[in-house]
Amino acid sequence: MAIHLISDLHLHPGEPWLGQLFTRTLADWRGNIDALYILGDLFEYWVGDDDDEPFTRDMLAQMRHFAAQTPLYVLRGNRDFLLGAGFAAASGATLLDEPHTLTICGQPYVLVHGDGQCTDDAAYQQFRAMVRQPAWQAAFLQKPLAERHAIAQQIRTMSEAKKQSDGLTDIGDVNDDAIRALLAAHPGATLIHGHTHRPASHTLLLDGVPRQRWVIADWYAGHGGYLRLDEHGVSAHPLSL
Ligand code: LP5
Ligand code: MN
Repeated sequence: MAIHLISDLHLHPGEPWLGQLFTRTLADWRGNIDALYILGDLFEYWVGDDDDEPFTRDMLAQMRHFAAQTPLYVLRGNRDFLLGAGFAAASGATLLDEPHTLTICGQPYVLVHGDGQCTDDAAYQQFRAMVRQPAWQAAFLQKPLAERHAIAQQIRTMSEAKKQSDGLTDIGDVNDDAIRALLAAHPGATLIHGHTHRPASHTLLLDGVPRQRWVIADWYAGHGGYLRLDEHGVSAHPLSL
């Protein structure tokens, strides 16, 4: 049994290598693994399932072809929290709510995107609470597509400017108490997340018991990566064209 997990691809037409690597990876894995999990931020941003951008429709078609043979699961990230039933139908993927638990070869795992555990970033958590409200989402989705794109690009610009000025600070990382609370709620499980762009494996002691946390690599500057879960446990692997 082998499961692959990827996260934070941030697919967009401005960086063609991303779409090419995703397409090739799906073709390589189709029929050769038991399932693929995408842990959020598959897209640079998502403004609604009615988006008719040709690049996006192409990516959805690639996913549908993959999912016809191999189960495909997607968690929403902070960039694509608006993924909905239309996306699921077009991509063949099953949308999962976080935290999602699964057991592979007898080992339990708990999966999240990771933004929810970045609790030191108070401004972001406030933004997150707002945009996750069903009423806010319904109002946003009623706006014309072009306006939604313009707003999303504005927020992306603000977010990048903030990261540029702050640098790679601790508030962009997960909070230790939030991680411990999640692990405590899932005894024995290994935690896997993305979002922080700090790929690593961590061991921490919780009530005297060693617990594992794996962070999936984002796809960046021509390189991607994935985690594999099999009878040997978790292993990290690079991907490139
Ligand atoms: O994504 P990344 O890595 O750059 O940074 C994240 C946090 N940023 C975000 C925003 C996303 O990048 C873009 C989301 C696009 C969604 C499109 C659909 C809906 C758009 C609706 C917009 C109203 O998640 C960043 C974190 C960082 O991770 C590290 O964890 O710090 O958080 C922010 O930058 C958010 C700011 O701190 C708060 C922004 C308040 C904005 C208020 C907007 C009011 C409406 C304006 C309408 C024009
Ligand atoms: Mn993210």
